[in-house]
Amino acid sequence: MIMATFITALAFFFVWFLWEKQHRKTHTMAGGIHKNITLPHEQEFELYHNALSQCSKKVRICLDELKIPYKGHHIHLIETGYYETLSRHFLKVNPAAILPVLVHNGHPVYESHDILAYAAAHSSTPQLLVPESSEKQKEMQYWVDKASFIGDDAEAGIKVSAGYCSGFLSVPMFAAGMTFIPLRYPLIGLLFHRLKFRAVLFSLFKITGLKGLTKVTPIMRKMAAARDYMHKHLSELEHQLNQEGPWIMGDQFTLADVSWMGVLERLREADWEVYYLSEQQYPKLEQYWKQLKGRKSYQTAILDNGHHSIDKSLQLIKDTKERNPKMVEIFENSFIGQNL
Ligand SMILES: N[C@@H](CCC(=O)N[C@@H](CS)C(=O)NCC(=O)O)C(=O)O
Repeated sequence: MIMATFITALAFFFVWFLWEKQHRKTHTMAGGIHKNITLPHEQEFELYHNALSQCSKKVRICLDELKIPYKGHHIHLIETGYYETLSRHFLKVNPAAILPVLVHNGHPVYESHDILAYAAAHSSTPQLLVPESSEKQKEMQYWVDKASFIGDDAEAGIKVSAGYCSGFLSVPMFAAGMTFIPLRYPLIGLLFHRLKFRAVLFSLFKITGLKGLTKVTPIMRKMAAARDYMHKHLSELEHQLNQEGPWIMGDQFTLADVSWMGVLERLREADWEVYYLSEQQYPKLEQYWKQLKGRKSYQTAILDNGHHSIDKSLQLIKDTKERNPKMVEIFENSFIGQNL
């Protein structure tokens, strides 16, 4: 009897899984506008985004700086609740199952760095965030790319971009955040996520929690590599701010600063602010971070779009570190000298 019930349940699960898989097809999408897709929309600009997502933050900052009004659709990531990105309704918006997506007159624009360029080009005041000369634009793009996460593979680019490093430096925040998420939610990722590595990581974080994380050496190694490469990127930024300043491109606040605001905010949220953004280490950067936090767009795009999971995770990291000083030692000093 028990066996028969078990086999029936398994059969139901299998049929459900095949049915859902059929209706939740995922695949990569190229960056930029897709004019061949038209989505239901009410306003000229609409944004599918998430409170915690670094790439979404960048785009919100950009739209606010450009003064582009938009209708927002908040979509959950596993970090803020559940995989709404894998839901049927969101997969119609982006079959790649990732955020953010800007929708312009019904057509989706993918990849946050492409969205920034697209939004600036289609605003009535592009000169607000883009320098006039093509030489300066090229230089700005270098700094945008240095803060970007191009493609899906976080590991691929830690040597070239701070945007990839911040992904691995977010590990403590992700592990802390999973404490508040029921186990069945990350498991959905194992079934339907296009990027299995990410789904496996979040399921693992659910099991290890923040404290158990330090025992997972391969993850600690990746985080340590990202930590050390981040120093290289920040040193380069410090040098640039010293030469130019007060903004990356000198007097003009540009898309480069928009992109870096997202990276530095992630360092704050994942409790790396004291470690990286203190005056002793990088005096110009510390000053720069203060200026960024003083901008109106920091208030509107980041603070006004907060989510309780961000504050709860940060508090948990701080409390856990206070009770376990060894954890700070491991996060900040493990595998030193092995990474660069
Ligand atoms: N290269 C993409 C990366 C987008 C991306 O990975 N977004 C994350 C949030 S920052 C996401 O949607 N993750 C969902 C998931 O992996 O389940 C971009 O710049 O837009």
